Amino acid sequence: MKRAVTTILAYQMVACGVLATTFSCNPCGTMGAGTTVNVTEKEFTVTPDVVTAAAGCVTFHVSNTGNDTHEFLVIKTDLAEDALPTESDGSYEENGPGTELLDEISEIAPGASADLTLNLAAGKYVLICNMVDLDEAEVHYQLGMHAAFTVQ
Ligand SMILES: [Cu+2]
Repeated sequence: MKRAVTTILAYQMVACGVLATTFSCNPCGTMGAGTTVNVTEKEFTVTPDVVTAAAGCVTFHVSNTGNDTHEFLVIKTDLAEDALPTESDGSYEENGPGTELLDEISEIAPGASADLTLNLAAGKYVLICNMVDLDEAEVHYQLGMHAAFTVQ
């Protein structure tokens, strides 16, 4: 019985993330608008307009004002923003020790913006871009594209 409940919750989290860019996040939609956090990404910073939010539905409105394509990942972790586990190339190791990757916007083109709505529990989070540009040998996380975020 307990297992079935867990499965349903996991499904809702996935559905929420997949649909977030084009439809309202269903579990969040029924609970009200929640908080909107405006995030600016460029080379090589991730800058939310607020660094805390109330627990519940949080919509990250992410604008890429730079010249490169960027990503946006929401990671639940108690680790410092610049101390996440990494792959050999220096990029963040997804779901590596001490971290849980909740969801992401995989690509945001220069000049574009995208939304990601998540139902966030109280705790500490890190927002990053995990883009690796092999042509230019740029690992965006290592170049500073990370920010701490707290839900309370
Ligand atoms: Cu980036």
